[in-house]
Amino acid sequence: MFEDILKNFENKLNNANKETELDALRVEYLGKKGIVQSLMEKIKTLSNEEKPSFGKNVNLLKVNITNLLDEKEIKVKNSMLEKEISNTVKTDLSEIELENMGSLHPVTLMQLELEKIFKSMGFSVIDAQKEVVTEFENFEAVNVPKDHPARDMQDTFWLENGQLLKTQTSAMQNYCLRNLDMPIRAIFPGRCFRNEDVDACHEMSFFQMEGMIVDKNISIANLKYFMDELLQKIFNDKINYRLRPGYFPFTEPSFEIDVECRICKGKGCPTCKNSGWLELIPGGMIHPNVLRLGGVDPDKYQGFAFGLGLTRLALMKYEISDIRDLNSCNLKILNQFKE
Ligand code: FA5
Repeated sequence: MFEDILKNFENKLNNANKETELDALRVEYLGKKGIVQSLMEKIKTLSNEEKPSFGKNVNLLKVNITNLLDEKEIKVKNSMLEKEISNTVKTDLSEIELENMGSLHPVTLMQLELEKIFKSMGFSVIDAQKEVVTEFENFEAVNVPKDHPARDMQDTFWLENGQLLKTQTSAMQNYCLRNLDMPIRAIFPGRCFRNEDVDACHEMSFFQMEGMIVDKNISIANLKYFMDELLQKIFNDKINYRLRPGYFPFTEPSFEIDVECRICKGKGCPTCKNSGWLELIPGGMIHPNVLRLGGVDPDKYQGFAFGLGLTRLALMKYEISDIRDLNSCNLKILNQFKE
């Protein structure tokens, strides 16, 4: 009897080539109301002499059926997978249309252009991209001690371990002062974060490019020269800008360079908060405390530093009126930057 049941099962198994058919067989033979279970229930009706050999045969039948079903299931799954793979249209990567490929983001394009200009003026580009920094790096190292009112100008996002998302690329000044050989002539672009209200010219996440020169006999005249050169090269002389006094605890004296808004041509619009000007490149002579904390003797060396608003510069260069478009993944805007 057991042999007949197994043979019958094997015939059915041979004809089952789909997962659903195998599932049905499993229910028919091994299910709660299946053939094997009904044989098990029969055991209790048998005499004590018959029980052991009948029970052994039922168990053997169960094991055989289970193994055969499992093996077949693997085969069916594999052959379905192979079919699926062979049906997949093979893509020739060389045939993907170039116009459907992505392009560099305007801020990246701006960064690459600036790097080229600064390199031509003898600056090195330092990879100081880290976004999570210590409170010391972001504040204390640039002369902003705890409880200094200047901290209110740059609220940010704090981590539970006491570190923070850097508010300014100035957070990397200390690293550069400590690690670069004198004289220093370096730029270090990076992403910054601030907890602030977003509008046409303010984002919570934006890019800056820090720059610094530390050498003997450096003066504010050098800073002015480099900024003039830079803006002329970027805008081919077609930009009005102004230098005015500013305040930063890490530079003394401090300055701001504003550019005339290229969206409204100085008339006033939401991009420039109706002032006609956009704050773009603050900077100044590096405070002696910052040099000292970076291991540099301020009696021997002086330097200037600036923190260029890279994202805002991209707005002005490409005449994009709202900074939010740059973080929006809006393809209508971004597709215009394909080369
Ligand atoms: C600073 O961050 C100073 N670390 C700059 C500096 C460096 C001064 C070295 C002196 C020496 P400020 O907060 O003004 O300064 O930001 C610098 C530039 O970043 C601004 O002029 C602006 O162009 C850009 N910026 C600041 N906040 C935002 C924001 N929320 N969204 C977009 N751009 C911003």
